[in-house]
Amino acid sequence: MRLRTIAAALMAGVYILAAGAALAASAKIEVTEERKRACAKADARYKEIFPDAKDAGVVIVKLYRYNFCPPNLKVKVGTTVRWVNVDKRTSHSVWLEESGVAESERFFPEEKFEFTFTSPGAFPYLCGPHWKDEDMRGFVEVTP
Ligand SMILES: [Cu+2]
Repeated sequence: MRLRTIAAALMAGVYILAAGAALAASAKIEVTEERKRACAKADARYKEIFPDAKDAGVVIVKLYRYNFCPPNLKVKVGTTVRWVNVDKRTSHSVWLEESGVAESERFFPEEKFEFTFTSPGAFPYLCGPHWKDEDMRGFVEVTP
C-alpha cells in the first residue's frame, strides 16, 4: 500500500515535470517565413529610425506589423528587455499576463517599454490590443 502511494506520487511528479516542460515548449512562438520577413524589415526600420542607437546592457525587441522581433528570446536573470515600436502608425503594449505583471501603457511608433527579468522561468507575453485577432505574442526564457 505504502509502495503504491510512493509510486503514485512519483508518477504525479514526473507528470508535473513533463507538463511544465511541454508548457514552456508550447509557449514558444512559431517562426514562420512571414514572420521572418517582417522581422528583417523591423531590423531595417530600427536602424533607419535610430541610426545612433547605443543598446549596451539591454536586449532589444522590435514591434512591427503585429510581430515581436525576435519572437523568442533567451536571456539571463537581471536582463532588461527594451521593446521598441518601429511601426508607422500602430500602437502596441507588452503584457506579461501569465506572470501577473500589469499590461504596459500603449506605446506609439518610436516609443519604448522596458522590463527587467528578476527570476528564471518561462515568460510568455502578449500585445494587449492585438493578441486575439493578430496573434501578437512573444516569449522570453530567463535562465539563472
Ligand atoms: Cu500590438
